[in-house]
Amino acid sequence: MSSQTIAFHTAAKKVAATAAANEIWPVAEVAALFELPFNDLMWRAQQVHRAHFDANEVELATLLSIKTGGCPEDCGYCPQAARYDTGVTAQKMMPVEEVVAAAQGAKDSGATRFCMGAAWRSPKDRDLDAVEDMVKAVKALGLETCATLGMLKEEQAERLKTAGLDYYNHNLDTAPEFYGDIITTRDYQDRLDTLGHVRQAGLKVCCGGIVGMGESRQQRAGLISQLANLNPYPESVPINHLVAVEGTPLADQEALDPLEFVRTIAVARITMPKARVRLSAGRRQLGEGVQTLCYLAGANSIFYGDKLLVTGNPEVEEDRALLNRLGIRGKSSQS
Ligand code: SAM
Ligand code: DTB
Ligand code: SF4
Repeated sequence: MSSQTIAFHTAAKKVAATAAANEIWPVAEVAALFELPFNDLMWRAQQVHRAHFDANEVELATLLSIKTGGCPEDCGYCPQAARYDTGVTAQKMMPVEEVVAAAQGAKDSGATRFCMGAAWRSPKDRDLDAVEDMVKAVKALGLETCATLGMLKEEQAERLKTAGLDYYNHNLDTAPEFYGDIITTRDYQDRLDTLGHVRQAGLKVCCGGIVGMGESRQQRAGLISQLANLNPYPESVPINHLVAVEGTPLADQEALDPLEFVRTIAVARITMPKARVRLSAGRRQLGEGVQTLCYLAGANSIFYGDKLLVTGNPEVEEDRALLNRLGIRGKSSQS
């Protein structure tokens, strides 16, 4: 081993030991990971990944939009915000039977987790009656359940837990200092409060963000630092690549260097070793080569199904073919 490699090992161990002792990841330490030579970063991420997971297994999670469009919020990336002219029309909540049929289809295709999303700022208590029925029915199929319904009060989180919900998704989206450039109708603390209510209710947390919105590398490090410092850190971390949708304020956002997306996955893996790091929105745009690098970087979950909420996702057959070529198996419901 060269003296340069030994120095790198020592520095890397020191960073890991400090983080483990304090369970905190200062932005500077996360930013230092981003700065590593690409191959060194991949090597670190793979070591962490293999220490905690089967590196050739990926979780397949299917998304369904149970209430599409007409959202009052102003999230600058979102095709479902009523104020942007994106061609998405507001729809009523989907009937429970249709949700169950979609969940059964997802299960038949090999998914083990089913995530129901609604374009709400926050659910009304009466909306939750229907969501509770959906959660119970989807869980009865033997799928893990996840919901993303906007901000939650503690009693609402408790209701969902009682109905059998396993995970609640609520993203921090970006670093605190960039957040105000993207969303003004709710603040960062609102998001942290919801995450607190979700934890308090005993639900597992699914929380991540979006990259490629024009943030700096330092701000990407800021997002990962926020996520990794949640105590405990989320069980599930969706890393979305911006899907630039016509009509949204971010429609013309310049594309991010794809390797920077791969780096973000690797840094999430290193700082949140036991989390399911999900390669989320934007896979279609990233293409197979970059997705493969993301698997190497420690991604071990994907959204699986032809559609995300309203935008496209790779076809199931394409995903199966790529995973086969890579020798990656879908996680079974027992593992
Ligand atoms: N309305 C709820 C909320 O905002 O919490 C739940 C659904 S919302 C669509 C869930 C997440 O999807 C957002 O927090 C964001 O991270 C992600 N998302 C939405 N539009 C996206 C886009 N165009 N590209 C990438 N990610 C997106
Ligand atoms: C998450 O982090 N990404 C998903 C899910 N959680 C709800 C949503 C992605 C949405 C992409 C754009 C769309 O289709 O609406
Ligand atoms: Fe509404 Fe969620 Fe879209 Fe924001 S991300 S506009 S809260 S649906």
